[in-house]
Amino acid sequence: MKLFLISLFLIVLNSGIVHAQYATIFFPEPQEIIYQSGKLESNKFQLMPRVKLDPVNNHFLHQIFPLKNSGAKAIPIIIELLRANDDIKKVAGAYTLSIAKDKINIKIFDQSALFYALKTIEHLVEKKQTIQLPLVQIKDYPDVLYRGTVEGFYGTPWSFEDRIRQLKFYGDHKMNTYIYGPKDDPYHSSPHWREPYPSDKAAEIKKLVQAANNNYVDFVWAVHPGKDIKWNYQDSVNLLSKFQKMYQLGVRAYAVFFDDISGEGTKAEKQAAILNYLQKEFVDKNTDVKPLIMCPTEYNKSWANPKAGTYLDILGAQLHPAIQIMWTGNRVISDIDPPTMQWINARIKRKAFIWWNFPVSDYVRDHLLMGPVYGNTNDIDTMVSGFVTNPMERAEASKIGIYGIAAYTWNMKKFDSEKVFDAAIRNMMPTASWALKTFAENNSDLGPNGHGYRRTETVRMAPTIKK
Ligand code: 14T
Repeated sequence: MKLFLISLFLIVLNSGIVHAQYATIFFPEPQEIIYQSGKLESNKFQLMPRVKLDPVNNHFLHQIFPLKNSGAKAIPIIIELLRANDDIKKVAGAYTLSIAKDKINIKIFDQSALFYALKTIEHLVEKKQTIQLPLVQIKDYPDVLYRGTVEGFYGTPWSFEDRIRQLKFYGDHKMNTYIYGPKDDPYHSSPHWREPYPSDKAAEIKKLVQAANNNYVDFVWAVHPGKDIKWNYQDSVNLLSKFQKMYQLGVRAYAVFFDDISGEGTKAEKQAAILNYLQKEFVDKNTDVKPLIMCPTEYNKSWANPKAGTYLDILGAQLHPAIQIMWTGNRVISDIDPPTMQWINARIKRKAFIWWNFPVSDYVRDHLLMGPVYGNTNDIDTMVSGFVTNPMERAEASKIGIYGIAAYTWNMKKFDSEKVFDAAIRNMMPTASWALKTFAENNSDLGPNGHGYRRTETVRMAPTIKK
């Protein structure tokens, strides 16, 4: 009985501390948030949009607010476009949100910005029947334009259900990019990259694209043709027609990966030529398609020919300037800082799109990387065109790392590794955060491995163990 009471006391104590400490902090943290005293309280709201609302946002607004078409004393929700003289960085996803006692005003750069403003409101809502909101003035925008994940690991690809849950998670945390490139999907890579997906797989992809759209996430379909590609007209057409097949399933964003191959496929001129062909014959002709992304064969500095005029310089000079080039840093697994970016950006004549190989653990498959996200410096935002993480085969366990990257890519300057780690855990398991934290902080490092990439391990418990 005594033991039971002590345990109960400890549980209550633990959850109490965790919840009280960060009650008003959510991630990604807005760029600027000013709280005023007082609350908005109402159960009657009225939409007053001065821009067209797309169906996803319209639905979301109705989910959050009890909306009345007309009526006395309804709180107006005014939604309009940002204007030239509004003092905020005008980028995709940028919004201002002002909550006063008698009015909510949202100004947006685009529809994704409205979605993000509503996600912020969702975090701020304190009571749900009669809506209660703190009075705030928020200015918010992402530091990095493309933020998200690349399902690019070796091993069992994520399941359909995993991916649906991931896409919702990205939307919830203001990520906008999911690059589909599981190495062990035979229709992504060899032997079947030339062929259309079988109908059951095609139907799933169609649903995934829909789920991505509902979360303002670009579903980027990647192909990995380099193991057996022939540099002839026939294979150019094969690639183009596969893109068109994917277009019919709803895909509007594409990538071509040339990593981890050898032989013919590795030639820079040939890679550039086929990508330029896809640019001209596909992207330029379909105005609703996003900029192409390519992963080079020399995708990290340790594998790159340092001599001027070689692989990376050829890509830099010949690849259409709108095509984005991925980069994992100084090594296959490494953290990113300004010298890393200066080196690669000079060679490829554009800002590299970072493929961060964390928390991927396909090179030590019996370990998990569930610890805090850290190591990338907080000043690379203007030097990258995008930043995605390659996660673990275990989709749910990867969410701690992904959440960290969501916070980091949205607001680098305010990124606080430990705070974000705690928030990720509370977000994933609100009623057992203490247990998940214990598990995660003791499953943080892979141990010795070929890449020499190490993380801290069992930090909080170390003094106790030592004692
Ligand atoms: F393209 C890349 F940027 C990349 O990282 N490619 C693979 C990736 O699919 C994998 O998940 C990741 C982590 O293991 O590393 C790359 O794969 C490798 C790296 C190696 F050093 C495969 C073999 C290697 F020897």
